Amino acid sequence: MERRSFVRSAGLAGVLAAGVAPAVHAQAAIRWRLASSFPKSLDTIFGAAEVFAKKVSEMSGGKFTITTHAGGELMPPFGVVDGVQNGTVEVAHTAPYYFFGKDETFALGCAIPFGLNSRQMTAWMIEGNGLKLMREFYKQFNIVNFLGGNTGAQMGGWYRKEIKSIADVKGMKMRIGGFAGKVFEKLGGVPQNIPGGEIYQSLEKGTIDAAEWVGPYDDQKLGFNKVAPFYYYPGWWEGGPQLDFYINSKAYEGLSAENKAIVECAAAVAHTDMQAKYDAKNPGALKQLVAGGTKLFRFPKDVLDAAFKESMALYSDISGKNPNWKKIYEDYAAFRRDQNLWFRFAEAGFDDYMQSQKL
Ligand code: PYR
Repeated sequence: MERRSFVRSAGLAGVLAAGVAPAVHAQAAIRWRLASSFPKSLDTIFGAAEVFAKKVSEMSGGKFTITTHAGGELMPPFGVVDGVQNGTVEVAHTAPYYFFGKDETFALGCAIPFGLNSRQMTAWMIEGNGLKLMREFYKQFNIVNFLGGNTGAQMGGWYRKEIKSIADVKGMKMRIGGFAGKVFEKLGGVPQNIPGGEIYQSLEKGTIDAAEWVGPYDDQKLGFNKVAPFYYYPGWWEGGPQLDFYINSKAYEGLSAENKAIVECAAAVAHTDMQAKYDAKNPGALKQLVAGGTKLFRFPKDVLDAAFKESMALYSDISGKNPNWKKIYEDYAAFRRDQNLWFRFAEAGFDDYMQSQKL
């Protein structure tokens, strides 16, 4: 029997009777549970929780372990903020914009339509005021957050019929992630906030007309191409959505300085790893989808323009009503302005040129 499980199953009396000294670290062992909002089948997005848990265990020499649970296993996929807030689990891994119904400010820690891209979001969080401001906001939910991955700019979803103009969006019942539904509604659509693991069924049954999730690799795994032929881009509502690890503040404060550092480093590894997985896996999946008959289209300009206009109007409307949003959005918007000023020169200039070459 492996020594640690022997110590556990024999109990202290048994161990002493057998003349075996208990492991010195036995009392210091930390066992946490992580509730994810995502399905286990997605090694990208659910995988980030596994990378996080593995790194925590490795860096602590096995003294700090976290079990990872897919959406629905311990609690509903969208129940994870409540689960962390009331201490049912120590950690959640989720997309904060799902919780815009509690407060729209959650979306600023994840993605808002026409927001920051992946690089810019990480920069706002780490070098700008993003992490500081979001942590202040999350205090009221007993949450300490850590960056937990980014998908990069997403695709705009799967449709049964072509979108030729903004008129085609009217009355469309679409699964769209979290906060973006507020803009989709203003465009005349009917948004549905459905967890990732339940989208395929709704699309297949015809309960919804369209659905978006992330991008080629995940979308192919979830099978959307089998039930909707038209695949649009860009996902204007998710230029760089950030996932988060939410940690119950009491559990976090109970950690030693060393374990706090382990959590921070493990989250940083998981954050980088997720974007790398998406960037590496999406091209192959896109090729397979197109070869299999998926029809790829860019959203018409009038759709993007109408969505942009409605988004900006929505943000000033929320700013007039929600002081949490106003404070953080002002900082976010100033950062976005400077980022776009900078990215249009070297980054966009380089990308544009490279993507026009035949390599
Ligand atoms: C979504 O729920 O749409 C994500 O992109 C995670």
